[in-house]
Amino acid sequence: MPYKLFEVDKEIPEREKHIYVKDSRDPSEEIPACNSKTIPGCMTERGCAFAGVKGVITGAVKDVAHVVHSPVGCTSYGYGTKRYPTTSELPNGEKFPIENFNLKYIIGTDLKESDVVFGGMKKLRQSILEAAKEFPEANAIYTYATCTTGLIGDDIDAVAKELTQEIGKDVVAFNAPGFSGPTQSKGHHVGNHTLFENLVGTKEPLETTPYDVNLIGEYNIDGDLWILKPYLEEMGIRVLSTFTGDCCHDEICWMHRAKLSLVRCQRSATYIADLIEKKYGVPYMKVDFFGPRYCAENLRAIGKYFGLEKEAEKVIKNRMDVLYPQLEFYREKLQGKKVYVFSGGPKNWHIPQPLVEELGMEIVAVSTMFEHEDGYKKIKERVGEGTVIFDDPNSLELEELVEEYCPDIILSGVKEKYLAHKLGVPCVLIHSYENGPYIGFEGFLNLTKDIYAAIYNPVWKFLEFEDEIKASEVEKGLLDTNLDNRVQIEGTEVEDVQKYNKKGEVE
Ligand code: CFM
Repeated sequence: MPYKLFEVDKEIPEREKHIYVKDSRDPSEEIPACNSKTIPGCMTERGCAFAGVKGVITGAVKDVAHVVHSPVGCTSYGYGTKRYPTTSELPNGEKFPIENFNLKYIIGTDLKESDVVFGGMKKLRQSILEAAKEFPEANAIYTYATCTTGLIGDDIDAVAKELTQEIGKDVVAFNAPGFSGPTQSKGHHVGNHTLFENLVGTKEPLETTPYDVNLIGEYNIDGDLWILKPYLEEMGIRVLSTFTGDCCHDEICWMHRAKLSLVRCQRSATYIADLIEKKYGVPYMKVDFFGPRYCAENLRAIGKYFGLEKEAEKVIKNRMDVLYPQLEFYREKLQGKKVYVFSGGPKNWHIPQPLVEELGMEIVAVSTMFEHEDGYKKIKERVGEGTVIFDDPNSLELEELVEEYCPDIILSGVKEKYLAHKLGVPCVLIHSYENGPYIGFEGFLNLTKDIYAAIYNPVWKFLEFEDEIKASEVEKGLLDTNLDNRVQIEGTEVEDVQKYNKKGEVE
């Protein structure tokens, strides 16, 4: 019986097909139903299509001004971006005058009711012109449709086209209103196509070399890119463009000149690698740099492509020699600990296997917000028998999962972190990280240290959940189980001790 219906889903039995328990005897097509609309009645953890384009794809570009065409809510939501820091360096050797510009500023059209009734295009025009005036250093302006402006039908493409002429800089319109797809994944898709159609091929790089690559789907989360780039550079490979971590508007414009594209996040960015290959003949290679084994294998593959095998081996050896002695301590501490992994998609197939292989941990469950069939197949390949693989979990399922499978740690995002803590389970953020970066050899050690610190944090000893108190006190013979609201510890009767249920509520 490979599919599972949680107790809490009795009223929504449609959830069953989204929750698959790995059985290696099943054909590989057997995976959870995915990439469809959230079932009504579920409190989903997903994001919207606008989040997919602005929050993931374009928000990392360091020298553009972002104008969100929306009531103020979506604009402020768009401001709370991922942690993708940037340097000030521009490809021409100059410096962008505002540090981390991409994290510091967002511009909105602040739509009001009357704009919804009479149309918001005038306001969008004004806001873009104001943004151009306020931030003359910005090398382009990106503007976004949202649910409201999508519904009233404002033609943001027309405004962008007109203002590109007027301002003399690229103004690019992204048409991914929040509701336009089941998840943020729709926004990734729109973002890729919009950037490809409007920008790629419109500029030429200052110079090219035979070893130029595009690093696609690498957003520099907490500095991931700054771990990977030196590996490639030490091998003699030059990153011509990143898509889009720490990148400039111009880098996207000349992606067609690379010799090879490396696709890091294969959910959010394979689209553009595909488009570039079809139109400009630049081949692409899918890469995985999470965990030492995958990292080494993929660096070898890149080395082989460019005839830089020896250089790749050197990079790998240098890092492995430092990493492995340090991992020993943690392996001993983390052996056998149970893990539940919940990310957007790809990190669910990147992260579990290295935890098993390098640290001896056990993966009890993985779930994703928006993964598609190809990703679920990879997840299924990389987890062990009996692992629960589920799509778009709702909050109640998360609670039931924790009670049934008792993970020692949850690796997830900030929305789940405090729920996990309320349930008494340590949690490490794997979207934006705790003390990242988490990619590459050094990053794997950072992740390991954060997992260790979370599990062995002394705070967990102070939990006062009823079950735990009873279990441990009964074990020690200290608790008279006949006393109901009283707990007797070491012979002293303590009155009116508050009782807590599993969720930490006072009963
Ligand atoms: Fe790609 Fe990403 Fe991810 Fe993603 Fe994301 Fe992310 Fe993620 Mo959070 S781009 S799909 S939309 S690897 S923000 S850095 S961690 S859900 S698995």
